[in-house]
Amino acid sequence: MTATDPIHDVLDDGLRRLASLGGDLPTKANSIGAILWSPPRIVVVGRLKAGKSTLVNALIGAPVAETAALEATNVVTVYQDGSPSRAEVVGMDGRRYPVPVHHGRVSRLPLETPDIRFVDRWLPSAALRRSTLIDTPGLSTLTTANDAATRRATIDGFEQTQGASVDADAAVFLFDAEPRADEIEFLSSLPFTPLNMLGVLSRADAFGEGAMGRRDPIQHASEHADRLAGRLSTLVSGVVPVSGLMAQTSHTGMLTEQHAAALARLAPLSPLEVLRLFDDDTAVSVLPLDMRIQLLELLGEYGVLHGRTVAMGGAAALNAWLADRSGVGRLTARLQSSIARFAILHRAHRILEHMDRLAFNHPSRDQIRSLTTYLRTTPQLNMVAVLEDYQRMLRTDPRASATGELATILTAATAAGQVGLPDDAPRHAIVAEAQRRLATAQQRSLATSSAAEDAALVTLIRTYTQMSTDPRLT
Ligand SMILES: Nc1nc2c(ncn2[C@@H]2O[C@H](COP(=O)(O)OP(=O)(O)OP(=O)(O)O)[C@@H](O)[C@H]2O)c(=O)[nH]1
Ligand SMILES: [Mg+2]
Repeated sequence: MTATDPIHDVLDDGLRRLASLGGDLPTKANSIGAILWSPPRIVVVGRLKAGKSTLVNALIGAPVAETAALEATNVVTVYQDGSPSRAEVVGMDGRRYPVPVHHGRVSRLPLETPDIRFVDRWLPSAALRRSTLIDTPGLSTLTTANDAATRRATIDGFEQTQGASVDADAAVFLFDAEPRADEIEFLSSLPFTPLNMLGVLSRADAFGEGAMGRRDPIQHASEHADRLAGRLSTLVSGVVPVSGLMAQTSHTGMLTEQHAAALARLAPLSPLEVLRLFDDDTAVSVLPLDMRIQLLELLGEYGVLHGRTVAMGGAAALNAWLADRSGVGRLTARLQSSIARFAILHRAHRILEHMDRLAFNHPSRDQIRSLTTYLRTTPQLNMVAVLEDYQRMLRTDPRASATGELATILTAATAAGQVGLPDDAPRHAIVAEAQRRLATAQQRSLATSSAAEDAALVTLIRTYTQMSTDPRLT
């Protein structure tokens, strides 16, 4: 987002007005302004070992997050663009401790895990200039107790992941199999809507029967992802199949000409012979053991089996094939288009929420409150108000007609779409439909069933009024 963005400009102006109220408000306005000037934050959440840190590395384009088959990520880490490359641990008491970074990775933490709120990690990265990425500890259930409160308390990583999500503007939810009921319940408790939460079916390269199965696992994962997207439509805007491992290898410069040459030497073998070679630690004839280990770590079984012929064309060709098969391009495209759009609205919402909290107990609360009311009703921030009402309605009454209308306004690409008409509807038809919806909303506002619906109807009435009088439409 640039400084010429209308939402950004109005909020910037609002924060200046806040600062002009004096006292401690310039400092408060500055700290809220830090949210406005930083990129939207995307949190990566999901089950233990689903491949979150691997995907974070792929998206950043550098192997900075610790990934391992045994070691678990146990603290929330916030990856943001900045130089020099450095890290700070933020304690539960809010104090910051600089920590050494060796070969791009944070080595030793100065506090015990329970005393750490999160780790701030800066590194220069074009990807992080677009969005900050937050890696979280994996969720895992220790017991299968039925009681919801017990389940919450026993999901490892629950508190930390939820804490990190509060300061995030969008989420990527990773799962490598069917999401469990407790995961779905957890996701529903996060401050997101399907507009800013995207599902990722991870480990696509090992899906189903895996690399040696009868079906191509990536194709199989893709079909399964479509089915899941339908089932999870109240949670996520879609499900993208991704091989984080293949994406990490191809996007972080890990692959060398030696790897490609070694892999190409396996091209004449049958798949079974390749598998035998990788199963037998004593077979040294074709490839040395350490090269076999490296290839498996970089490419996985699927990459090894199916990348052999491509590898004959060299490391660049193999790298391009890995990037393409990984599916990460589709994920990045989604993150940069619709998810980014709603993340920016969500970020504006977080800023207004901070101002609301100030208005709660500040001596200048009356002025702050009229400022936030003014901001919410400016045409430039109307979509933020629509988003806030939509979030409240999703929690209060997801099936109410107001909820659907708010969603339509948010997701439509054109004014016609916002009133449920085809995108090419003529202007007079759009105005007529906006007027009709305005009258219905006014009628409905006489008998509402919740405070959330009251507020939603006020916003709908304002939106349809704006549309009926919009000089570009009339
Ligand atoms: N085959 C395959 N393996 C993967 C993929 N993504 C991750 N892995 C492997 O799975 C293991 C765990 O990956 P991580 O990225 O550390 O997973 P995580 O979700 O961050 O794990 P926790 O932080 O412990 O919850 C590592 O050994 C990865 O190499 C993938 O797309 N395909
Ligand atoms: Mg991890």
